[in-house]
Amino acid sequence: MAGYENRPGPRGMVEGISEVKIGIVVSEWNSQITDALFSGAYQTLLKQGIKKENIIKSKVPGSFELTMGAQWLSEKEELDGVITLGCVIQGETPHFDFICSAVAHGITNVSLKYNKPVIFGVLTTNTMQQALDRAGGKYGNKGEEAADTLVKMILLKK
Ligand code: DLZ
Repeated sequence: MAGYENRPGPRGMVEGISEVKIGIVVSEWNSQITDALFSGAYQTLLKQGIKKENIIKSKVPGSFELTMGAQWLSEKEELDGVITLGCVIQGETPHFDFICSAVAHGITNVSLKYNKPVIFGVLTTNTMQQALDRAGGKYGNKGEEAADTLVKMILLKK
């Protein structure tokens, strides 16, 4: 897929990363997709040298609740940053725009409030197939990209 290999972010083991602590909040709605996003994010963090015991996972019912979940994780002083993972499908979600906009604004506010990166790993697609394509399918796995982005932001801050 064009561009996927060129996405920004670290590759392989990142120096000085072993003490970094990360929270991942995962929406249970469309769990087939969000489980795959989590797996991509988690494996990417391990590859970069983050220790298993330094990754906290927390689940929320739907994408709308990702903001609250991100806040609960961000307020933990020991965490350096948070990834939010969700999947909202327009064709199946009458209030699609409200949910997407609420999460985008919500996690931006959380990020600024706690001065920590909070990454938007939420798929907002028209169809389930488009979501599958981005959760380990032909367009890669957006969970991996979210993990790369978080590590890059944490290193920028340091
Ligand atoms: C209610 C709902 C619908 C219809 N669709 C989705 C979706 O596609 N993706 C998602 O993550 N969540 C969905 N939800 C649940 C909302 O995010 C939220 O959990 C409820 O509105 C309760 O606040």
